[in-house]
Amino acid sequence: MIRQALLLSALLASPALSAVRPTNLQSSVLPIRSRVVMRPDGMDVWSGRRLTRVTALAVGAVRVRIGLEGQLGEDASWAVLPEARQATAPVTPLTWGFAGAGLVVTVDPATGGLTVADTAGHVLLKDIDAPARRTATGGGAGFQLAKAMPANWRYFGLGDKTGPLDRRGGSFVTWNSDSPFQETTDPLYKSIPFVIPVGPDGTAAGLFLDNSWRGFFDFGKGQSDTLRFGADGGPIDYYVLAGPTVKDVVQRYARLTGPSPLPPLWALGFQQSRWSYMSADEVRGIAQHYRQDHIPLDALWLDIDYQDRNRPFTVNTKTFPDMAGLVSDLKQQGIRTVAITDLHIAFAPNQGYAPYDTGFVGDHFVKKADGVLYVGPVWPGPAVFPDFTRASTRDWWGGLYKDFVADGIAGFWNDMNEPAVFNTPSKTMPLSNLHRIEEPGFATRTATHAEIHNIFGMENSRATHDGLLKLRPDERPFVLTRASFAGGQRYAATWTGDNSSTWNQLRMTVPMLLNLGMSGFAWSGADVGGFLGTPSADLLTRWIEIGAFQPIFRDHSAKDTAYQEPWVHGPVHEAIRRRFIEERYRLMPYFYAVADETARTGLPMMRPVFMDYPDALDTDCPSDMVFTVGGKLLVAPPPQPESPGWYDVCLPKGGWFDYWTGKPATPRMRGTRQVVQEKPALDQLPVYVRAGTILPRQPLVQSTMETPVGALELAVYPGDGCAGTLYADDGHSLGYQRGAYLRQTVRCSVTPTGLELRFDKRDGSYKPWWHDIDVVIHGWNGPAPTATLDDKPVPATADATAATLTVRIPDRRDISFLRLVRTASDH
Ligand code: MIG
Repeated sequence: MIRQALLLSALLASPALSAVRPTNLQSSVLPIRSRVVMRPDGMDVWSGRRLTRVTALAVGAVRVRIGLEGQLGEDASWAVLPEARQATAPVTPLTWGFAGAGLVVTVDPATGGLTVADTAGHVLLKDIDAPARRTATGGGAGFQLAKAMPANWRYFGLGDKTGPLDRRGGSFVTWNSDSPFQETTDPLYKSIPFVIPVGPDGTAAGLFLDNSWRGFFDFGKGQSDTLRFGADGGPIDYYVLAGPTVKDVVQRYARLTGPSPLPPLWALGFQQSRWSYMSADEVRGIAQHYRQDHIPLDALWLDIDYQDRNRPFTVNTKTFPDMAGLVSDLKQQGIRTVAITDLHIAFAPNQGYAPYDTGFVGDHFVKKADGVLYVGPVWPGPAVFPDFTRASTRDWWGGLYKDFVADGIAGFWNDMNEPAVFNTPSKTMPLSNLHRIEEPGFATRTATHAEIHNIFGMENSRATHDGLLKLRPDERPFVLTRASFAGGQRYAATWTGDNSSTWNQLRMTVPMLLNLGMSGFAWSGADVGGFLGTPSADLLTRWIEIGAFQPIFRDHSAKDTAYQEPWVHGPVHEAIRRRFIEERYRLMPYFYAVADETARTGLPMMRPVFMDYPDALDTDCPSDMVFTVGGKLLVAPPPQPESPGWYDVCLPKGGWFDYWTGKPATPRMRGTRQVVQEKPALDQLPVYVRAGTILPRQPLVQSTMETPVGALELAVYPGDGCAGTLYADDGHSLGYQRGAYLRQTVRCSVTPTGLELRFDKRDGSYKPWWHDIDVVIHGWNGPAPTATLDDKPVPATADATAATLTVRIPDRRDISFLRLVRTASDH
């Protein structure tokens, strides 16, 4: 009675409610089980004791919090930005629901179940069972939810889990695990409980379960029409993100959890790693080999053996006698150094090991349920684990990088942070271990490892990221983490962990990296050549070719495998590999412009074709191996990469050019599809450019540190909506956040007498390296036209064989028009 009265008064006090009052009054007289109480930014639904609070958010999402016993969980999150959670949106009440944030939410009065639709009336997610308790491990109160899975919808996301790109039919667990993997291994290193349902016409939504406990997602495996998901404990707190397109969903998710920030330019270059280069001399030898063989390289990685007895933040001074000298000599050659720094601190009391001593004094390590320090075996032997859910512990951890930063080490690698623990069946620490949450925005309390496990690696990488920023306040931190959680893209890039040197694993890199990109992690890579095992010559060659178009491009291999640097299989293979690495560097201005787009929007560099071209959702066009770079370059490796046979590549509607010949593609129609047939020899990889693209390219360099000699190239592929963007900055500082960047869009249009290039206003104050621009028009037939730059003549050269026209123009901030007019006799 009392609650009833309170609800009613809340209802009447609510400003936006007149339209819904009759319904609610009605609900008290009709035999209906649920009651709706409108709020200015959403509604509360009472179904018996169960409270469902639905809140509309300005990012274009609704947040659903459910208290099965009437109590909502703490309003705190490791993943979702506070500003995104707090910026709610006004709603318009409807009968049994509301419209707001671009969505329409309605309640089934009989069950309290929710249906979320878009404003065009497409149902995006619909409850089919009431939320329920579920038996759980780890001491929490588990729960599960069930949503309808319409027959022709597909489901993407969940990060780099194995299996096909489309999760439908699969079942996955979210539990960060040190898990060298094969085709069906699950769970893996990261937990990203974010899913993108996509309808047959490209209508898309997002579903993010903000819960750090061990969880699961069953995409119709248990029951073919049911998406079931849940967790072993913690609050029922999830978000449904509006589309209408996949791109919109990905961008909204980036506003919810933060986009991947702009990486330093060198991180987009080619990188060489191995477990391990055992000495400074060996590292110098690798660098020298790269430079002698003229293979571009931007980074060399130091794996655990550079350390003294595997102790993080130490150096084996016998094998690495002068770290600062090594780092600076490599830098002289355009090569940055990245060092591994695992989170486990050697349990080494009274040995003068500062990370342990200072950590112990500061009380920074995780304890067991009985309050005693937890010690578990990892690489250094007995080890202790920083309590990364404390802001002060993260501060302390960040400070440990001081000496390595002083040595000039550019980037850091956080491995083993699931956390991995040896000699225990669970491969991690006891679930009953206690972490302390001492954190702005959270109630101060202890939490069991069962609750913290999945965010532990993310908070480790956060501590590293924030520490580096403190030590080098004007440098972009570069951190590579193995374990992470939703939102972890704010702090670190990632890689897919311990893959193997097999053809199948090369094939798996594409869906894994695509789903990572759709799940917020734009900067990710798979060990090129495979980590476990030794690649054949052909496999390494193909892997380098495909890796050259993937976001993080790092060759890495395990101990006890053969070396797999590009030269190991002799000059023929080396030449092919060099050519693809070189192409990556020629395309660097395009890659970097896409990185700028990623930082601003959250759209990843590596995208499924349907992200930009929804007609690619067509089911007779298998796409697990095909991807785009920034939507404009379509990379189509053989679906069975070991097979030299013919295969079909579907080109989305519209025009395409062959990237390598620069000539228009000539697909044939198969039904409504445009198809090209490919049978690439080992030294070829099919790549297409969308007609209507302006691709910035640059002269070859051996490192992003080297200033290119010659002109910037603008490769113009005429077609609808023809445009391209230039982006440049100093490549490493945060100056771009203060205006020290260059961003400029260039557009082209075919005119009755030729072609016209229009340069939009140049944004930012950065002065780029180039002084001239070579505009190269592809698909140009006939003699050179009259070319004028803002009405002054400029030289133009036609190449009949290549079907190109090249016009060199001097670079200026204020260029506006390049006009190409064919002389009267030619048109
Ligand atoms: O237990 O540091 O995934 O990339 O080379 C193995 C050694 C530990 C696992 C990483 C791998 C790295 C290796 N590490």
